[in-house]
Amino acid sequence: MQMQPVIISNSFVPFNQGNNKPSFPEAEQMKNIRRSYCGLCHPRCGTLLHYEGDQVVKISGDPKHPISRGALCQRGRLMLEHLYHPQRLNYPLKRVGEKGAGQWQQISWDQALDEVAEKLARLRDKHGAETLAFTHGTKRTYHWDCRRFFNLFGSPNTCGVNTICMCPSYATEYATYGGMIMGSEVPAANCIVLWGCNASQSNPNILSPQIIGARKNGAKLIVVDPRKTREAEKADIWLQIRPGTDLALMLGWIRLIIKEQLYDQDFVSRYTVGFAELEEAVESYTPAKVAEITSIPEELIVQGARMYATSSPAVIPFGLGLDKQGVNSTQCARGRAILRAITGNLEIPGGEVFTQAGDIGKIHDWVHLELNDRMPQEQKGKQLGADMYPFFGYPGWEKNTAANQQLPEGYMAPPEAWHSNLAHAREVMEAIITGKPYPVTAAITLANNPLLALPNTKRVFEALKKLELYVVVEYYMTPSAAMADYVFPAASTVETSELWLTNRFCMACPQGIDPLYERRNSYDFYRGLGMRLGQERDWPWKTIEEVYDYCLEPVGLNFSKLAEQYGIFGEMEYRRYEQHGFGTPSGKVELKSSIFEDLGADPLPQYKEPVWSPVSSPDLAQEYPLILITGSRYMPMYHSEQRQIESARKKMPDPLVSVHPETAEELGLAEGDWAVISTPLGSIRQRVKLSEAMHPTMIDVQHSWWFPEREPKLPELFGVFESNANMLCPDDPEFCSPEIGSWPHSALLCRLDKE
Ligand SMILES: Nc1nc2c(c(=O)[nH]1)N[C@H]1C(S)=C(S)[C@@H](COP(=O)(O)OP(=O)(O)OC[C@H]3O[C@@H](n4cnc5c(=O)[nH]c(N)nc54)[C@H](O)[C@@H]3O)O[C@H]1N2
Ligand SMILES: Nc1nc2c(c(=O)[nH]1)N[C@H]1C(S)=C(S)[C@@H](COP(=O)(O)OP(=O)(O)OC[C@H]3O[C@@H](n4cnc5c(=O)[nH]c(N)nc54)[C@H](O)[C@@H]3O)O[C@H]1N2
Ligand code: SF4
Ligand SMILES: [Mo]
Repeated sequence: MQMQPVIISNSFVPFNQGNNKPSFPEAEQMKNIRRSYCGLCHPRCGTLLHYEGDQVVKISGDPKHPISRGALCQRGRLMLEHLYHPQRLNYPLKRVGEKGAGQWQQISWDQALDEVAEKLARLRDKHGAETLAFTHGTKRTYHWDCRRFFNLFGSPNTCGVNTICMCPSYATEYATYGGMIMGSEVPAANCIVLWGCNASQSNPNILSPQIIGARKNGAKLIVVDPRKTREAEKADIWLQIRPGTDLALMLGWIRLIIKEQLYDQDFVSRYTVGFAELEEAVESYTPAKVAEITSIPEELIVQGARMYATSSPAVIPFGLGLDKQGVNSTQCARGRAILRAITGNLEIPGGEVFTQAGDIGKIHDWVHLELNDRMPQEQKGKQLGADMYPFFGYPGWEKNTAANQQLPEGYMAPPEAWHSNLAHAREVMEAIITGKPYPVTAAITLANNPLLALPNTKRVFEALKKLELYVVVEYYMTPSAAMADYVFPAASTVETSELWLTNRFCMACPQGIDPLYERRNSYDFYRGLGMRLGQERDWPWKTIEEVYDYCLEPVGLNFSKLAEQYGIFGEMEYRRYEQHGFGTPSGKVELKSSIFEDLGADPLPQYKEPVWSPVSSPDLAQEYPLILITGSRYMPMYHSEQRQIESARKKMPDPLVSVHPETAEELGLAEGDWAVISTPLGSIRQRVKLSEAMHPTMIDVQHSWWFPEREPKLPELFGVFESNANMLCPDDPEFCSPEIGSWPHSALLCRLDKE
């Protein structure tokens, strides 16, 4: 089916002469305003930069932006402080003292790139290309450029937070129905299930207003969350689940939906395989059993299942509460995918829609730019952790890719290696520390703060200390950057352009201001290294805009033209599977996954009790009696960022642990007290926040805290070990999901004591 790009804004935007960067349009009075975007979290909201001379003096939301429509959240309003912050890194730095001693020499980009390239070449000659690793955070910059560089360099060892953030869902959904649901059609849904999703704090500009809008139109809301979130307060049904037991609830819902024949029988019989086996696998998950496991009253379990299954179209948007619970996380993603499928909610209006539609599918996307076929076969076999978790390494990715290729070209985005083919971070850290199975001696970190983001901080620290060459590309001197040998200054989002490609639209995010000082974007960094390491032919485009021009060729646009019209929207088509089937080995929704089975993983979900829990480790629970969850999002902070931004710190000066008032009273703790939180792995301190949203048996610890105002060197290292939630979170294999290796940031045990 042919789709024409839908032009969603006709406003003509003239260009600055000789700059080729789109500036803001029409009227004379707008001449000191340029259009740009905010990248301080995922959605890339449209912004207007207001100038006086060369200086940006104000940033406001762009009312014409078709997605964000003028909205700018609390954090977006901090962009100006961030852009001109006195602590921003503005020049490349080379370590001159001991590692972590905080002694640096300012050098040029050329010198820094020359030296790093020369050292990388030497280490590759000595140990093989796999000696170089990469650690990544959540999507802030381009990603494919990193993967391209690593593929050409020959190292399969890119690793990071994707193992627990969205990518378990991504890979698993590809295996189940051949694509990722990135766009639950919340505004048109009749029922929304927020399952481990804290939208008002984590997605204030897009998902949260969509939910509010849908509710106004009469949509029902079910919240599955151990905390009484803002949405839970207003929900039709709130299921206050014991952390880590969601899979049992899902299996109970599936059983009930089958038993009561509330599933879409036509869809199931025509478009799925494995239904009989599924029915058998869930047989024992009666409401009574599920109530016992999850601590949710039986009648609420039943009501929830019935409401979800009978309120089509219904959606279950992504929620990190599922991905970050360790052992069950992969199968939770399977359970959610199965629920969506058997209730007939796939690719229907107001239901769950896939990653790409219409013309958007023709654009040269990130998989295309990653150059995955350039990784030598021998090197693929060296990917660290792939022997333990083949589904999340080359073997699983290749199977998902082969199934995708059965579909017509451009119909469904092929699985990005970046999202579903990774080394395992723990195995990479171990290899750095022990030299086994082979020496990993160098690492690059870009848009990530591994000492704050990865679990088991002490292990990560040991690894960073041991590296012969550690290179970090950053906005600020962070605890991780402070351990580096070279630090490169990164351009903020408003200082560089981006193409934002999602399931429904492709937006141009135009650079609003030329990079200040010597800040550069990640493309310049990787191209700079690549050009020095024999990759000249594979980096033909001088600028990132030229890359995007190339991406847009198939739809007859270039980046500037796209920016003139903001972006293109693919018109949504529904029930395409009636014609093409699904991108799985069988061409159907695999309720029983053949890819999982082939790779030795459980093809049907079965619940496992979390490793540390009052049920599985009652002895440990004597000493660590509280259930620990970490990292529930809060504004205005984004992970470890904004700690140096004054107005953000005014709102959130200290790290907070949320505790139910009764629990606090029992422990002799009052609001604002400093308390010590401990697990068998370590202890940290945070301030007590009394909260009725908490269940009395559990606490919630804020994640990613460090203190830019403290000593920037060892041993203090910005206080990175003091209040950092990941000092508490384990990552040994028994805690991780057996299919992907997702580690737990939730569903743990801890104790809380007065300091
Ligand atoms: N305990 C616990 N830990 C968690 C979580 C949790 O819930 N609990 N959540 C996990 C999840 S889901 C995620 S996604 C991760 C997040 O982990 P990360 O994405 O690593 O987040 P940060 O720790 O903030 O580190 C990002 C760093 O990149 C820098 N940066 C930002 N933008 C750019 C850019 O454009 N270019 C460059 N070069 N640098 C940039 C920032 O200054 C910051 O220092 O944390 C994970 N860790
Ligand atoms: N303000 C802010 N916004 C952010 C971010 C940020 O750092 N700050 N990070 C961004 C990133 S990278 C991500 S991945 C998203 C994540 O955003 P969300 O998907 O909203 O994830 P969280 O807020 O981490 O957790 C969601 C909910 O899961 C619940 N939860 C914890 N354990 C369990 C469990 O075992 N079962 C169930 N059912 N629920 C559980 C928590 O109580 C919480 O309310 O947020 C993004 N938005
Ligand atoms: S939600 Fe806020 S921080 Fe995120 S991109 Fe939009 S304005 Fe920026
Ligand atoms: Mo994330």
